[in-house]
Amino acid sequence: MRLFAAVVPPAEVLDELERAIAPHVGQVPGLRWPDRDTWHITLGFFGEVPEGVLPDLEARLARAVRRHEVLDLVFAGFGAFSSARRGRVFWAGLSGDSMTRLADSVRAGARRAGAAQTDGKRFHPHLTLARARTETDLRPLVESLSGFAGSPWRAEAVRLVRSHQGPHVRYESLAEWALAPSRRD
Ligand code: 2AM
Repeated sequence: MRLFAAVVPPAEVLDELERAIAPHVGQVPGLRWPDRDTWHITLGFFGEVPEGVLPDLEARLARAVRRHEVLDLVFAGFGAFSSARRGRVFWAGLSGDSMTRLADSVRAGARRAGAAQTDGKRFHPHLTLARARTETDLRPLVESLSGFAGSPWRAEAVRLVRSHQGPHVRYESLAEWALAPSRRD
């Protein structure tokens, strides 16, 4: 089964993003915009994982997530991989607390469980809003959204998600673990 771990922002925060991009959806040739109910911030992509690995994977992810505090975040800035000029993935970026340590722990836990880690790229927290099959100049899109400022929000939990491939990719949440309370509160 194809698995990844992700944070899903609160609905109000997704509403803001949805309103910001609405004038652009369907307007850029070649860009496909996934349904809003699939939006997430990937912490680790584990690729195809044998079903037998799942119990150990879940136990290790639960332990990893518990060790990290909730994160205070804000969506700030849009961009594209690999660059706005040669964009394949159009995303909303994040600022606030760093998600890197949490992502590192989640990926390390998955590796130890034996999940086939296909995601060796440097972690760059983002929420994918659109994808292109070929490199597309997304500079006008990125620039037209440069004034966006989202509301602060708190990441409180991490989900393990199964991706069902097919003509219409479907995500199934398999488990969710709460992050530790903040010591700053
Ligand atoms: P993306 O949003 O930047 O495309 C499910 O596919 C999630 O895992 C997506 O959010 C995707 O990131 C992420 N992911 C990371 N590496 C991936 C890979 N090699 N193949 C598919 N998805 C990957």
